[in-house]
Amino acid sequence: MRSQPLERALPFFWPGWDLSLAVAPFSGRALTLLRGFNPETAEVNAVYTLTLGNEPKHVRSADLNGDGIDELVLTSRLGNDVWVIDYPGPDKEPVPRRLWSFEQGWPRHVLPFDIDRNGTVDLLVPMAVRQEIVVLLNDGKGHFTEGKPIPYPGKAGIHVMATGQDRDGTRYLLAGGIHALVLYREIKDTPGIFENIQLPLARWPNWVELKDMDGDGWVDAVTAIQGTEPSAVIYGPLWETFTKLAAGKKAG
Ligand SMILES: [Ca+2]
Ligand SMILES: [Ca+2]
Ligand SMILES: [Ca+2]
Repeated sequence: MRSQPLERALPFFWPGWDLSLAVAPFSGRALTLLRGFNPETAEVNAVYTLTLGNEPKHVRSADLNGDGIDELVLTSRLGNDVWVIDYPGPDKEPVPRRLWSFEQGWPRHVLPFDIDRNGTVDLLVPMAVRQEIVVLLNDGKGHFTEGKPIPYPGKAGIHVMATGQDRDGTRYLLAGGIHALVLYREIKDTPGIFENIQLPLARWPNWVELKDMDGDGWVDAVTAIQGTEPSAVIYGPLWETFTKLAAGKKAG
């Protein structure tokens, strides 16, 4: 059995909580927070079971309100809400709250990313049944307004997404859905404006990550494609590599 990266636990640090883990379930409605996780003994100080949405998924952490403490943000499968879990203080139980509700579209993930480069952590929300990535702009205090969405050129429905940056500061998004992997590159001196290249796939990616795997300063794309071997690395510079791969697919 191949490991399932999507069910990985997210480590986070809250004052008085020490190292803790947010564990999304395989299926079911409960997100588990393991407080004070000791990696050597696997013992914890407390376990909190939080019920939210259908199947809480893809937890990420970021300081949304600028108080120096990360919040946890996540989506839930087949739901229209983006959830946040605030630091409750050292002695209280955390309580999830809705940060944003869409009328439709099923937000698949939520990715912290300063899209307009103004120093506040905004949220990118790729949608499961829409051809776009919704942009939620943060005023710096954790209050959000909807910005201009980023179009997704593939067939409707984004399953996986990641963000990354090259050594020269160029920022990328990588989104994948049915039969496609789409690389976005931010156009120089225009924060939040991206060009994209679509790479056709026979199947669809289960998981993507943008990370410099070989340490050469160029971000690389790590993908796990449904039904194939564990994972593949597409090495950077990514724009050039994707351009070649996409041309090869057309020719072949
Ligand atoms: Ca915070
Ligand atoms: Ca921002
Ligand atoms: Ca690299």
